[in-house]
Amino acid sequence: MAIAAAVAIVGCSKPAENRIWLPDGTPDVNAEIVVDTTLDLKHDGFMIKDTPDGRKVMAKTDIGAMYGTYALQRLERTGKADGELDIREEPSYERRILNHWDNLDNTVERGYAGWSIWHWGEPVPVELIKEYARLNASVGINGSVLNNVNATPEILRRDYLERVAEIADIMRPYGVRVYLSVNFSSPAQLGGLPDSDPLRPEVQEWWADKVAEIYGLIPDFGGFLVKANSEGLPGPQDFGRTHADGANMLADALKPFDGIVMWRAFVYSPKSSDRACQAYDEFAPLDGHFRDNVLIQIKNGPVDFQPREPFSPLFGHMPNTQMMAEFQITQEYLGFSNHLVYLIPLFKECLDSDTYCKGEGSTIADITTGKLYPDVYNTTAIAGVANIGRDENWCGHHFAQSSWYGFGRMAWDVTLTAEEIAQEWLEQTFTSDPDFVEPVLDMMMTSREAAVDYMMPLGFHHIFAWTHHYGPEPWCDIPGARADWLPKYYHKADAEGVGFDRTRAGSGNVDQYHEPLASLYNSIETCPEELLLWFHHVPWTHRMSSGRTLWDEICHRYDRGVKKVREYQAVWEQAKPYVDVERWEAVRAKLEIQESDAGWWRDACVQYFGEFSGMPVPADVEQPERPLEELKKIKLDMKHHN
Ligand code: BDP
Repeated sequence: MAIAAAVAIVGCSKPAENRIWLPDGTPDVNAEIVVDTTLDLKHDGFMIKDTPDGRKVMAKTDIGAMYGTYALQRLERTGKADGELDIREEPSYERRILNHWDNLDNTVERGYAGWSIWHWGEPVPVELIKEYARLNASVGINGSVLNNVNATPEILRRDYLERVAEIADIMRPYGVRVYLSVNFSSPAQLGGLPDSDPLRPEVQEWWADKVAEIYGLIPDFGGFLVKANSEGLPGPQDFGRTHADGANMLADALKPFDGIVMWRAFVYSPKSSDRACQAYDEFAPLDGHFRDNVLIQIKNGPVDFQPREPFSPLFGHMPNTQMMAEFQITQEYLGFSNHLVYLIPLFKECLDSDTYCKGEGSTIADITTGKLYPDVYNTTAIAGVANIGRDENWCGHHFAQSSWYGFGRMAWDVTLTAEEIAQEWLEQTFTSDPDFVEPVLDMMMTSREAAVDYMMPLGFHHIFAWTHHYGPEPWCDIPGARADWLPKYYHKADAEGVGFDRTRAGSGNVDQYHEPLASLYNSIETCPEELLLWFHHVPWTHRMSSGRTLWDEICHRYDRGVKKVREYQAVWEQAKPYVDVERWEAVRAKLEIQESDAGWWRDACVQYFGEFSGMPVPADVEQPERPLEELKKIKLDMKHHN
């Protein structure tokens, strides 16, 4: 009895209503706030200094002072403000942007946290938007693309623009600017023009007028995000023009107002023999042809936000073009909002990758922050596809908030490690008691690798169910469906082996990378094992560094992933005294789903691929529990998973 009572009291140490990393209200810090326009600080940077007159937060702009105040609050709350402070920070990226894939009917494409927070067609939720902007400000996010990249022309209608202006007014005090995704055929569909050919003067004029109208309503409007000639959306190629023709036309309209165009490089066509090659093939020849207010927005990997991909080779091949990285914070391919997967290690893996484009040490972070090509970059940016909805905990899973938080912190300071970010998030969101932080931090830090293990180890990719991208369907075959949407296109399992041959003997994709990577990836001996099946079709009996055959190693990885999730369940049991009952139970319930899903992945993949390898599941791993035929019948209830 006595023990139970003690646990109950400790269990209440955190008020249940505090569901996020930030306390309510404006930050209340122990310092004087000074805004001095003569200070030499770039892009809303700040200083925190202990002077003979006491501690000061100093900035050149009000927004800089706000960032400095949040930074100091963070230090105070994580016990790092006690010694002498002498801090100077300027953001790594000038534009730190969330991409909301929100539709005007309030659904969110690939959203797993409820309806759109913009409440289109309903009264403007002023307090909710304020809170959203405040959370962004606290981590330095300063831009939101409000609508889906699969944009409808309607967003540019006057009534929607007025609504966007209201949202912009609410977010402005927090330094968050709005941007919009636009549909390339808006001039025809909304403006009634015969077509939307970017070289047609009436089309150019239509965009110029529309942009002027937007800036009349929103003087600090950020610019446009464009998905064109991709997955059926219209674009300049419909008129025999290039991506550069399309992007430049919009850039010219935005230029007088200092607006930018973020033109996505996510393109592929059903006919290509290797989807991983296509963005490079289409965009690299256009290097140097884009206006100076265009950025090419490139997904971290060459295919599509998979649990693990090599970095997109395009990053190393457009030295005369401004580029920005796009990450997916919403877990479309990582268990929706059901799985605990902290994503900053994945994002950092990309940003820290060395492209070798200017010799050793040419990382994607160095390229996209403008460090490597300072004369090319007028502005710098980074984007994350938001995981935010109307759920009371914003993201559908309490731990999914850490990837939103972490995206902002990483965008502000790209040198922070994933671990530093996770720790500060944990300490602010739950407690700084080391008995809680140490094991839970370890769980967060290993969670991405665990997901790779139980979903797609060793370079497997896109073996998801075609319709929902949640569970495994490596067998999936849909007559008439695009080949490059089906798992078999990617895993290519046969009696000899498994994996996509992207070597020089195969699709040649390896040569889109600079040396020494091209040769490193090309050889089965030197290719990192984490990417082996991405670049090679590998015999089942191939000897891995562990001494096991490829087949045995695959089975071990799946097994390891499942067991890791069980460890997380044990960690969370131990964490119970440190977390309020409500959040503890919510995370526990999600871990239970994750454990069951991990087993589903393992059983499905091990048995399916076993039909090709013809080899038994090794005796030292857990044997599959559910027969393959049963797993093939699982039809996902999307309601449960949204
Ligand atoms: C894919 C998503 C799809 C998006 C597309 C994109 O499944 O919903 O529209 O990416 O990024 O991964 O445009």
